[in-house]
Amino acid sequence: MKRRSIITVLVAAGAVLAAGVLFSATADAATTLGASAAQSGRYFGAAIAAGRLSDGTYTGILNREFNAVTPENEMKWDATEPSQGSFSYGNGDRILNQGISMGAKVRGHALLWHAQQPGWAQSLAGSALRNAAINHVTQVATHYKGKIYAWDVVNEAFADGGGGGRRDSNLQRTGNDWIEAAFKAARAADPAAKLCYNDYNTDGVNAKSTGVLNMVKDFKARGVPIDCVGFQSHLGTTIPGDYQANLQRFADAGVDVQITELDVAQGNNQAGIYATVTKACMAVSRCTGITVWGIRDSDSWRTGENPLLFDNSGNKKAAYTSVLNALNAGGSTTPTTPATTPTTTPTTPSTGGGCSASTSLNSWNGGYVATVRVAAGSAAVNGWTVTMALPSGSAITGAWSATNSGTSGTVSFRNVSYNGSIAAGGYTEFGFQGTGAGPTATPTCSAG
Ligand code: G2I
Repeated sequence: MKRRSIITVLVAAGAVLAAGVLFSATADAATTLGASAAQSGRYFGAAIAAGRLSDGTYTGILNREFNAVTPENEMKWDATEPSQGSFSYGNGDRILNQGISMGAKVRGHALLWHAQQPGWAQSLAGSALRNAAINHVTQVATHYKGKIYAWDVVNEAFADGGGGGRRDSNLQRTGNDWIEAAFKAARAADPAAKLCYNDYNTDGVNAKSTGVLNMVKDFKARGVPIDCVGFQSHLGTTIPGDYQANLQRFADAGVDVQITELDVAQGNNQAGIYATVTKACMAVSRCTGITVWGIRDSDSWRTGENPLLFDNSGNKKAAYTSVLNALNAGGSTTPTTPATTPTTTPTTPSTGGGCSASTSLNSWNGGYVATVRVAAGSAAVNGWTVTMALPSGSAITGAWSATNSGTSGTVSFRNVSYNGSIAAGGYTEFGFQGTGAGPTATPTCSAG
């Protein structure tokens, strides 16, 4: 070993001893993206397409550089369930097997999304869509059980613009609890996979990312399973100045963070922006890895923007070198988290405590979706019934997370098996869809 190397290694060892969590570069810097990321316990991945796996230049770079893969389109709803109840895993399995052959992590993308739905799902609504969506999550996560590092369970469910609220979609119209229903179903199907929420335009501190953060905090407070948030990072010629601070505030809320779809417009500072993203992830201990959304510029969905790390011929670009250097410069090491195990909610003994209910309404001309929150008072509730009067002409066409008695006039809803027990001060939600005008009268709740 050369003298300079010995000194560097000693300095690195000292840093590790001093801080316990630091990884420092040695003279033997790794020479590929995956190997250099692995030095700090991270992965460096690429979105790949089944249709390109026969291209030798493509697979040469893939096998050499990356230690994680994401299917660009092959595990989406339209690809995996082209007709209802009939599943098609050929191309998804090709991506999975490519990942396994590389010893790479496989990120699953994406179980539910408003886009790339099969036609049959696009034409469903209400409880038929909700049931189909949850069945889809269950079937696909079960097919890939034990093989997926992290699933994008829900993709792009928040709206752009200043409100920080949800995007309107057929899934959103089944009730605000569709996201948590999806996460619960995914956890039940594959307890070992990390479950992520994934979105774009959430790469700095803004109304949209704050909306997502609030959802994460709410899920954590109520025990809804969520392990990670994906930041797509489809960037132009600038990057938010609070990029790292934004990752950190999610990490502080108790989730891993991942850069999931990175690409950066060619512009004057492409290499600099790639370096900034990489350094930010390296500085946040719960940032577990980075995925670029394609390999060569010619593989990118952003035609003409040349946003990736390899040119059309497969040569390394300046951006490649800046990423590699940032990975080799080190940073905080990612904590090795044990495999996730499902948490079982203890059954709460009946104490005779009271409950209350409130309704939020998403209505349009001729129909509505109602989401009803059932809250326990100062004592736990074991079983509940909510009763409400519907306006004249209103009729229920479907309900979820509750069983309804009656469809018009005065109707009541009884808890189902998994949501009868509510801890003191806690709440659960159910929903229903109907035709006509939605309920405006305050519902009553009785416990027991
Ligand atoms: O739009 C960029 C990404 C935004 N975040 C979620 C990602 O899943 C999304 O990926 C892109 C794929 O890179 C594209 O390849 O999603 C697009 C669809 O929304 C994908 O485009 C589709 C084309 O629209 C289809 O015409 C084509 O058949 O790719 C399909 C397969 O090549």
